[in-house]
Amino acid sequence: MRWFTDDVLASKQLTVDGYRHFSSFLSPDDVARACGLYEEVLRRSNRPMGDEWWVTTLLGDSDVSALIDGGLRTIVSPRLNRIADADSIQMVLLDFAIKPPSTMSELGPHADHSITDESRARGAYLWIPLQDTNEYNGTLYVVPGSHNHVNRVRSLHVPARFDGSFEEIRRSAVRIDCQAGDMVAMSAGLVHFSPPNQSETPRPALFIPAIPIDEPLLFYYCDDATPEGWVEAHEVSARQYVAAFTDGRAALEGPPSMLVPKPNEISPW
Ligand SMILES: O=C(O)CCC(=O)C(=O)O
Repeated sequence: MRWFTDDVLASKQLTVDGYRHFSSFLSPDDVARACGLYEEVLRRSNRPMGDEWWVTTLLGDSDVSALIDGGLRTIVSPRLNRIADADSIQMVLLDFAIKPPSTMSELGPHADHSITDESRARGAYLWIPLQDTNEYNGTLYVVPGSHNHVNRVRSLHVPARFDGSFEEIRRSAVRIDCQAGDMVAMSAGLVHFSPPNQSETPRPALFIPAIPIDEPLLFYYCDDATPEGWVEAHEVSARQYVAAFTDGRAALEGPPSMLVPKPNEISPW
């Protein structure tokens, strides 16, 4: 699928490099509205900021999640419409990713979960910081092209496997400094990381998994009931997708839509 309608280069970059940096995706007014919502969510949830990176979906409060998803959708959808055929993209959920000011807030190199059948089409993850970001407050680093070297099935129970040591990965990474409201679109599978936030304040960003509208949303899962050497692919709604992170099989209704071989160390594909 061509993700970005009028911008052939952007779609090509997403396919070839695995990412694309869009400057000024949100306007300053959009950023102010998203920051207002972020402050309200912090007030309502009453969760301590903590030291480690966290996402608001995992607060497990469905009212707060609905407030975030609804509020952010009204801000992001019109902007996405300008650069993409929004009818062809499903934003699965809209969330805040928060990096507290702490030496423990690093996210090491990883590739996000697969949320589609990647032998057919990949999903994308959209990352939109609400502050200017740089190497000191935990900006994003990406490894160009790495999405082509990661196993296609990645989930809570099936880690991403990529060649090379973390140090090599860090050396081949590109740092993406952003202005508040920029968007980095990453192909699912792109290896990326963000260093600890060494500033004085938390660093919020929007975090949005997205898939082509004509692809089912998949939750890959395995436990003791899964046949040895296989991973279950369950077709899920966005609500089930979120619930499955905490509730596992209880959130997955019925049998999987398919079984896929579990990737192993030697042959990630
Ligand atoms: O928010 C960040 O610092 C990075 C987000 C990220 O890497 C992720 O959600 O996979």
